[in-house]
Amino acid sequence: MHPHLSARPSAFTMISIAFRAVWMPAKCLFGTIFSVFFVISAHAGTVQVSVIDRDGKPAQDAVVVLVHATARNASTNLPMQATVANEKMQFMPAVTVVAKGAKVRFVNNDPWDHHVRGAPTNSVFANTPEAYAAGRNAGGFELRLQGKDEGKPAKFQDVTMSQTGPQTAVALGCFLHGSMRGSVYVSDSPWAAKTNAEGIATFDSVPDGAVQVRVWHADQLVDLPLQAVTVTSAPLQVKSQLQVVPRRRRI
Ligand SMILES: [Cu+2]
Repeated sequence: MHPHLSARPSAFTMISIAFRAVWMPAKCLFGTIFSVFFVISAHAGTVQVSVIDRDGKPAQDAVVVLVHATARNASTNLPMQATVANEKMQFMPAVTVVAKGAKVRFVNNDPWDHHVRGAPTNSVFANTPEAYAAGRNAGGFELRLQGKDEGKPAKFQDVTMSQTGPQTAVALGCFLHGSMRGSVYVSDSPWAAKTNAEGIATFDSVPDGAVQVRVWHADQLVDLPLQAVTVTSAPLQVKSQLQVVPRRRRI
């Protein structure tokens, strides 16, 4: 028997005491830091982007995309379903913004046939049969839609927008009517919207952090440079100017 030894606390007890002495306060501290961090990281701000054309007039139907540096996997509010109608020789609406993988329904409300084509294009928007042919293997599509018979439902076909690439503009055209132009903009980023009649797109609750602002317009053949901004809780205003004056739509 060694009383000397038995009087000493075991190694386990000592480790246990040391653990409690060091770990418990540390845990508390980490918890506090984590909570503070969480509160900070949960902050979000409003971003308003105004787009004007070369002449300084508000540019409607530009697509503004915020590519967030850290919050890339935020859930999206962009539609997973949308309808593009053929009406009086136009695509209605002219520009549709959807989430990647969305199903877009093309409906022919005209009494005559349309032969719709879609050509994905990331930088150059050239809505011609040749551009369509070049883009066909990258997720392009074409669909023939019979004219609507009076009193009968309009014909439609669905296309799933699952192109690769984070931001893809799909140029819409018609093989039968060369004047028909439209676009479907497919966005990986949850913050994508088209500008209103005042040329403005507004995003609420954008998480704080570094963001690149992308502005796309169907008539802007050369990609505009991305603008780097930092989102904070203070409202942020961003201005962008196209290098073109968009063609006016026939009414
Ligand atoms: Cu047509």
